[in-house]
Amino acid sequence: MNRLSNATLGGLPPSVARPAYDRGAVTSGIVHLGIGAFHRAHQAVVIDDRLAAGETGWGIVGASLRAGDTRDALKPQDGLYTLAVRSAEPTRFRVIGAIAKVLVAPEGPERLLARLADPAVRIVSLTVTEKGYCHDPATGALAEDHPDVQHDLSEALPRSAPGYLVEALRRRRRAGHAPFTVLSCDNLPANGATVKRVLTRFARLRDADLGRWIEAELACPSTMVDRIVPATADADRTEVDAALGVADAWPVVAEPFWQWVVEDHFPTGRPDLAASGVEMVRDVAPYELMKLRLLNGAHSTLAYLGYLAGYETVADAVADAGILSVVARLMDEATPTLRPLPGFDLDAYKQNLRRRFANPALRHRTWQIAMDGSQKLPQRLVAPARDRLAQGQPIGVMALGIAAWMRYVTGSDEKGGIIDLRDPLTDRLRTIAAEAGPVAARLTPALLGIREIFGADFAADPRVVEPVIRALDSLFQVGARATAARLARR
Ligand code: CS2
Repeated sequence: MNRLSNATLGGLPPSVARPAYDRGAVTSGIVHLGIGAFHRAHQAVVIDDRLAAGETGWGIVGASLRAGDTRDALKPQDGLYTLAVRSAEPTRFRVIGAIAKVLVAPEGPERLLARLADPAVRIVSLTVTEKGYCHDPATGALAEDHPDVQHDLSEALPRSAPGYLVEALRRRRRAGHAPFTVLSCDNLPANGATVKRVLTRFARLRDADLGRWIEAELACPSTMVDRIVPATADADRTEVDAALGVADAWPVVAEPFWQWVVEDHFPTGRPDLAASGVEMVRDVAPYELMKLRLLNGAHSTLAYLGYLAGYETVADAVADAGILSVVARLMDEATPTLRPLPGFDLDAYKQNLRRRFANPALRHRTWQIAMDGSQKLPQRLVAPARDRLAQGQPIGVMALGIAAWMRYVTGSDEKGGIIDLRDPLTDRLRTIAAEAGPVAARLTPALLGIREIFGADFAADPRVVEPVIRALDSLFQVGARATAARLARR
């Protein structure tokens, strides 16, 4: 089978959408760090629209900070790849042309730095996942003892995202160029302010003047990004190849829904994102709280419960009436902690979330969402729980979400099978779980003592400790399915 490429684009079946612009005329105004499936199914699609609308200065150079697999797949395809939009309707296929090339940072740090320092680049966007910011998830401050931060402060060539950004900004400043705008597209609270805090501190540790310049000059607008994009599986490739009649080594699969809310602060310019459906606003916080606490909070809760209950995908998990009820109640519990969005129909939003979770065609694995819980829990469950306690409200469902994570990180499932834990804190979590044993009254305080996740207040607060022990005890005694069903009956 021929490969998807500029040369084979013309021969695709008419049902497959494709770049309706001259890719050769596009220049690169954006560097994107962390060129994973999410970026390719979300921001790159919007940029593809802008290129088609004639804003040809905003092509994307992608960069992987670790492995070369995306580059290896996309290079023979001239950067082209397919977006397959899946729902109960027939799958829609669209070839995206926004990515001109992919750099692999560890293979050529200087190449990436040179690109970042190029004044033609005016936006550097990021999807490096929560852990890529090298920050303390509980406080949002730079984790100064992080091995990558230590490395980047002592060596000439960086390896972390903050390290690359600060070194590139240093070079731009030295050359008399304006800084690029840093556009974080990760699911962090106040992602713009967070990345700015991390970069400013990192720069200060290198050079006080540089730190001051970054603090004064660097724009880091906050964003809320939303689209469910499961990891691409082999079956997806087979489906895409059959639809295209040529081979695509790395398509992406997504739901129809997408949302992108962006704080409108781009001192050195931006594409007309609003013309492609992006919401440009003054304050992203109400959108971000809503999305992190309703969608992502529910996602994590149902991922842990669902995995433990033996459900492979999100759709399978929410087909369980008990788990679906937990999801609905979690959203209601989080609602009083949100910020008002005048005129916004929150009930319709919640209902739509439940519909999105039930999308039968997505095959989004509970195990994928369960990953990196130590980095996700703080904004998804801990912060809203803290807000509720401050309002004098109990945290029954959030406590169950936290307990389900605790049960999950013991590393063995309800049938005694081994769970493939993926988390920067895995070693610590395993040690704590082994020392405490499967005893809720011991495991709960031990895990609540992890300050990077729960801060200093949770372990000592009976309004947290007691409901979490109760929920965790139930998970140990009767399992996830029965625990969810019990809660549904209450
Ligand atoms: C998920 C998110 O894997 C996860 O942690 O909760 O990737 C989620 O699918 C996206 O944030 C949806 O916008």
